[in-house]
Amino acid sequence: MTQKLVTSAPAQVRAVSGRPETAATLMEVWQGLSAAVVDTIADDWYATEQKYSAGRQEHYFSAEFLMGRALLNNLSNLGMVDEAREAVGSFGVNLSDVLEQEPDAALGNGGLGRLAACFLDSCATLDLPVNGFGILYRYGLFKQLFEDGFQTEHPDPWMEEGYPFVIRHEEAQRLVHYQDMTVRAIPYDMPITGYGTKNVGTLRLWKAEPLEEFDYDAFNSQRFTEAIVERERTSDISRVLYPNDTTYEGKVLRVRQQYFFCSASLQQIVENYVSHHGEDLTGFADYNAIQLNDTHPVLAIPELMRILLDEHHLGWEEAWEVVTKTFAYTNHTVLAEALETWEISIFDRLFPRITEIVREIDRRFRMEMAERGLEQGIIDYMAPISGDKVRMAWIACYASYSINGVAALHTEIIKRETLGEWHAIWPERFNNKTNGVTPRRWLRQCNPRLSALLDEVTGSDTWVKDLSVLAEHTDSVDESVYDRLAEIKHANKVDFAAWIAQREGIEIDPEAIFDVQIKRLHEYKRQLLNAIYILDLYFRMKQDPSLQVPKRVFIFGAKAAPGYIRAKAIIKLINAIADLVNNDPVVSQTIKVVFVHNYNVSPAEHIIPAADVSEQISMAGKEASGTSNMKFMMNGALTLGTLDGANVEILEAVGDDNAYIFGATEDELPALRESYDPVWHYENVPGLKRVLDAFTDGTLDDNGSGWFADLRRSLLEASYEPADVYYVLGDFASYRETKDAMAADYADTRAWQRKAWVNITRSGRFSSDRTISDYAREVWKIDPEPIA
Ligand code: 7GP
Repeated sequence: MTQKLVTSAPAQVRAVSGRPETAATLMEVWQGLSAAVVDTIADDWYATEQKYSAGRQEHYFSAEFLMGRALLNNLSNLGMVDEAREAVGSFGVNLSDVLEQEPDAALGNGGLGRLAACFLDSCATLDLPVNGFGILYRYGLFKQLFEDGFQTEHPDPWMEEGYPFVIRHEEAQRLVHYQDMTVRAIPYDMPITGYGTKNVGTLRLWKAEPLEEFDYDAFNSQRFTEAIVERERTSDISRVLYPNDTTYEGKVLRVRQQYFFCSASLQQIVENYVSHHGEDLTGFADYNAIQLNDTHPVLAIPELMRILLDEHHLGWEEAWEVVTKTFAYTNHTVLAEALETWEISIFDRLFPRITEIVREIDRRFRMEMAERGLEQGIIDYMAPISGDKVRMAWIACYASYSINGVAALHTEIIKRETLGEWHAIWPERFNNKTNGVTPRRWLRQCNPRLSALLDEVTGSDTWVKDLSVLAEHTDSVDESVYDRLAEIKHANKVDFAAWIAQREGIEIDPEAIFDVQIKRLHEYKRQLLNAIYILDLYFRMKQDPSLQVPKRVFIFGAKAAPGYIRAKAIIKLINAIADLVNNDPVVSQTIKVVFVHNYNVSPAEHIIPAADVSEQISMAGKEASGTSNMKFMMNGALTLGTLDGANVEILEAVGDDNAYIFGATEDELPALRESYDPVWHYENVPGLKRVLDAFTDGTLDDNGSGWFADLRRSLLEASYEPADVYYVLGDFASYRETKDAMAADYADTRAWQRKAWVNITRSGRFSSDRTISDYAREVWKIDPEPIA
């Protein structure tokens, strides 16, 4: 294998560019090199598909796959980085410049979509017979720019220049029928390489295309533009990713999208079953499990019923038996605003047969529950249809053999509250699968310096496939490792500072503490709490110029859903604070604030290896798991967090001395809230009044939007809505104290690096390989199937 890329890359670059490889643009080199990588895996990819299709398989249905860049990931999984460097070096190009050409495949919003991507990496690495199914969005998540500190959104036509890592399979297309149109679903397959294995998994993304290139009648009768419009209406289905995270927005087009990929995927899966196991579909669930990544793919439940009933003529009971052994459902949030419900009239309009099936599911559910003796009120609450709404989460709970949350605390909350009624009836369906992240992308590939140290300390690269081995080295390590760690972090920070200077035009000092909060902008995640701390620190420094403050850079990255004004106001606020701080000739010597625009997977790969502090400060009980917390931990940043989501388990893994925990806990909050008076905090907690008044007294400029006044009111005025829903002011004193103490601790480099080392070596539990092994064994019942 080793010389393959060196010979094939130049040929591919020539084919792509139509020029000698030495004259090709960097983008053409990226295209050619990527095609050369696909060339090297083609045989193994095909062999893997053949092998998986004959046995038991798991299908991961997700409306989002936040893949990020593919080339470096594939090169490093395949062990071809050096070879690629040599290949492009031979015609005078630098590999890292080539890698920077690649657009991020941002086919997801945030945690849920990135989790799906990490899962695929683990499935491939573990040789598990798993394929992903989703949508080939022409426009990924919007590009974010700041104009006067305000977020603006711009389209992201990520594959317009060509993208060698998806292969169109014309021959495998399906038709998807709606009441008002029939569309072609064309699969585009993305290879998913694993680390140190020949197996190559598949992410199948469906693209919607018109049945006919043109409506010829319309065309011939001179209604050319109408024909074009109709054609575009079809392509609309896979045109754009909805930019919401943990909120749901009801739009007919979104239901269409969901049905589109569910129907196309199920048709293929059923056909594959028939071709290998015959026409008797009663055995379908012996060979197929389908994981529903939240409720977005729940239409697969009635759609599989339809296929079994109408196309394979099973009876209702037989079909339901198959369906209820096939689906498993993962819940990703406790926030009520994320629970999808659709007007049943939308279903009527788009697919009356699916409506009929859902109504029958509803009728049988009501009967079954009445027989169980449930009260009518509870039955009405839990039924798939209530009033004129279809409740997707309830359909998922009723039809799934497994229901899981994504961290221990989250699973307890859904059992007790969000899905409490379901848990009361079917406790055995509930299980926890704490999230994980892939150590390939999030350590091996993004942090080569630390990676090399781990190879050295452990004596091999086995940790890349089994991160738990690092735990053997927590204590048994030569003290000099701490110095090495400090050097590595420093070098990463120097690189990062150069990247920031170039990308954001801000100079930052690698000697400062890099304190980072990167995640979607949401009130419950409390970026506002962090902002309030910074502004308070600014005032403390202004008030007492002799105050000794550790040097710090506060780094943010976050997109707000375009319609989420409060979240956009928080972005504007942080940018205004950044202006104030960074332009103060004295204060900016000690602290700086950087808001990285257009936060995405590839910026995260630059940011995380350089971080010292990982901000995980959601109100307890609201963050289902979090996954950036795990990436930071693996890269030696220390957590500053609440006891929320997976932070709880991180704390368990590292111990009290190696994480900084503050704030009210989930079980304390109900009582605290009863007597909670944010105005009292405003008046009595040192610093708060000064900060909140600065929102509106002219210290910070919101360009006349009134947004800062709104933020202030949202924290203080009960008449407005419950004041300070996310307990920002309530947790402030504890946050400030912990964060100050943490910054002071940084001065003792040796002690700090010891903590970092504990975090790194105890991160094994948070590898998605562990998560996926648990799903495979306990939920999917599949075994590894190596092709060689
Ligand atoms: C997120 C959760 O907010 C985060 O805590 C979790 O780590 C992640 O899923 C993966 O499980 N939820 C979403 O991204 C989301 O869109 C709405 O949830 C369905």
